[in-house]
Amino acid sequence: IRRGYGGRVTAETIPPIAVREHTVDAFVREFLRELNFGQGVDLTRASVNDKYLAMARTVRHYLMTRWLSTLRRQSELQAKSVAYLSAEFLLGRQLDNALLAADLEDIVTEGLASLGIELDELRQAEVEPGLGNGGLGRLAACFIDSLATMNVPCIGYGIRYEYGIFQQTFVDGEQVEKPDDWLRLGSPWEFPHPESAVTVDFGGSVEQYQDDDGVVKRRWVPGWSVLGVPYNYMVPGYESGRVNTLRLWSARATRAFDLEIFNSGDYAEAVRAQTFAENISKVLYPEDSTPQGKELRLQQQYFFVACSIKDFVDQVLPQGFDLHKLPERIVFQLNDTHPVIAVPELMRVLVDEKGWDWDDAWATTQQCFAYTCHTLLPEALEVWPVELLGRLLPRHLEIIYRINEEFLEELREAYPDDELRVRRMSIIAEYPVRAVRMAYLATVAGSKVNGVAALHSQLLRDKVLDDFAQHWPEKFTNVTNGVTPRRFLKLSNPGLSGLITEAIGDGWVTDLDRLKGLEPLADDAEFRRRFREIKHANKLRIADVLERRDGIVVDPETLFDVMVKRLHEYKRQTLKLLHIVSLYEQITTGRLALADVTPRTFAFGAKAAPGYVMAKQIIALINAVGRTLNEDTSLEGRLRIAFPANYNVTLAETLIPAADLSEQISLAGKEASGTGNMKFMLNGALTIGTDDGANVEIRQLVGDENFFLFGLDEPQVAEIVERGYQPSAYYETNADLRRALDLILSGAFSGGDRHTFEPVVANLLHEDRFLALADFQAYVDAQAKVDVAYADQEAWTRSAVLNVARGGFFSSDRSMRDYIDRIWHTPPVSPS
Ligand code: CR6
Repeated sequence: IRRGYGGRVTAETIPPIAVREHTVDAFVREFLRELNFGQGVDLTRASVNDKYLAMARTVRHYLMTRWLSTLRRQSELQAKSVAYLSAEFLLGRQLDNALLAADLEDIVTEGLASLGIELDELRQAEVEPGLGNGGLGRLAACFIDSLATMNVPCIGYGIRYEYGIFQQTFVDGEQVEKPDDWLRLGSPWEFPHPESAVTVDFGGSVEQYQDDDGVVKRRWVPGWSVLGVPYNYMVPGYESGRVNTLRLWSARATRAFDLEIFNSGDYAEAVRAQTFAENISKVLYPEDSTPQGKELRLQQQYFFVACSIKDFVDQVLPQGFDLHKLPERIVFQLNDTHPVIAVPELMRVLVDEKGWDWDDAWATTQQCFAYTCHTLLPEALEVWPVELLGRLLPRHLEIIYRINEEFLEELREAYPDDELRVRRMSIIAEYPVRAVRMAYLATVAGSKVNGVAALHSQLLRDKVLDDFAQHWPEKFTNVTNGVTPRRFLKLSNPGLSGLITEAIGDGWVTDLDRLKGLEPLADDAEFRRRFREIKHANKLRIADVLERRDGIVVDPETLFDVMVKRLHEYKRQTLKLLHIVSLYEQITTGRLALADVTPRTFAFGAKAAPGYVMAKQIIALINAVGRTLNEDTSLEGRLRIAFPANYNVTLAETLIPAADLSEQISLAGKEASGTGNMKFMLNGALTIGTDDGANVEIRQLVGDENFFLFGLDEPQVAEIVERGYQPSAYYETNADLRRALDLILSGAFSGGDRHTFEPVVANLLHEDRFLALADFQAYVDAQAKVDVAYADQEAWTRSAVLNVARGGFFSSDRSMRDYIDRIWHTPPVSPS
């Protein structure tokens, strides 16, 4: 039997696992015990935070039996696991998900009420762990939820950032970032295991030596090292009885490091060393899709994958395990290129530490990895300068060179007369600086490479990785993204999920295809009335939240037109804004009668990467237009903009269920998938969108008549760009567009100052990398169709119901099934 976290145990000495009693009385007893003995306070003196922490710990007790027996069973069966390697896990609040998994909500509500405490007040005390930027991090969180629910063994491996994604505030309409000190009030959901810390090396050099048989070998002589301390989180399945583990690593200084400096008598220097080490897991890099190539980021990447591989090999696998069988026990899924340094790390472990020969190690390594690509933007494909990589990880650089050498040899054999192709495919780029292309390394090493939506996977094969797809057609596959129906429908939209369950039973929560059963009800007037009533109640709910959270007033009787996602030019928030400004311009100049305007609330939520100047200017512009419209009484409140600061998972959970219209308007060929689009669909919003990412599949499933498609498609975009795109031509020929842009330039939204937003307009007029002007008219026309459709509330609701009914495909359970069938081959395992 193996060594578990927390000491040596054998099968015989494992005591039976304690079971918690599922009653109000038992809960109250446990809760008070946690409050008194855990928090050390009496109920009469307890703060909200005391009560929240005590309650959270009590709730987690109820999942403990399942967690411990899952782990026990796992080591008995030695079943194959997925190790999901991801630099980001954007978990969102944990309490509701834990209550759902433990089936405790009623008991806790009643138990707390008997003590005069409102569950809802404690709910609000939870600070969400924002350990991700956006879609990619949230996707990882949805995937591990699904695997636990489907009884598939999985460990999530990532980084316990001390500061997550920054807190966004607005000062005079401009984004100002504040550190996200999410651990400040304690973190009841994590289990630190400092005793199981592992050492991670960096720097130094590589030396040649002779082994016992006189064979000349190379090995790493590191320059410095840090400790990785694991923090475990429960990942409870819904009704599965299984609780998987998420293991996030935190960096600490090693003792050796400290002691050396202490001995030299320099206390201040020793403390500095401590800080230096801990910096590695200090903060999440806030760039979404545009990595900055910072040295600390490479340190983070290597830090967490080195910890994770060591953990799996030394702690999870039984002692003496034959690593040749590693592919039978694990598949490391690389979530984008961030963890790709794991490939040379496993090679180093096998060759340098275990003494395997190269070919043997490479054959095994290739079977252990698979790679998911999440982008089409060339600037998002990570490359690490050889100079930097060689300084930080000299042995890994050598290993990468050798992998590349053999790969190029293979290519030269396959394409003897095509040296150009060979150079194009090299893992090492020569220009502008010599650098390692991490996506190429992942593609060469992985057993499979997948994109995240059908169109995206197609474009990967045809454009981004075309040479590789020609060389290894069978390596490439698609798995369309999904979202967990537990968090994003059942928990976030209790009204709608209640109605669905009433209509078709509750099987949909784990089998989302059953939503199909709602289709006939789209034609049922009474069902539609109730569906509308729920949407309205959700609008009242978000109106209340926005007023209390942000002091924003919205009118629940209006059409809720929502665009929430990171601020990025390719996503085209400016296109949405031009539509709004154009409407406003037409109204104020009398060309559009107020009575003909569909009352709308335009809701935005978006963080900009702190160094992304244009994105920040666009945020300022949205706020400026918002202030002008919201203060202009002549609009009679018909058009309002609501832009709450700090959009996050928690806000998404109340905002999305209130939406009528989902804005998915990226330039075709740029959004790999999108996942917000799926959440909106499942909550009964209609989509206005381009033929991009998963929108393509959404439209196919829901039907053209229930989707507002507009704009250029990807081949058209490619053609226009090829011909030489001239945005100013659209300005000159489209009067509405010109007036809207001129209005911004006139200073109408900047107190008469013509300079404030000039850079945004100038960029659109002279560059417009993402063809917003080219798609303007098509977008405005599609919005006119939205107005017409919305005027017929019965028909609109019918479409909304059909969106829900046909959205089952977008469950992350389905994504997981696809990964299992096409890539992982990890069967489910019963938890007991
Ligand atoms: N930014 C894609 O842009 C996709 C998610 C998850 C993204 C987005 O379209 O839905 O991944 N890509 O697959 C990256 O982060 C590199 C994202 O979230």
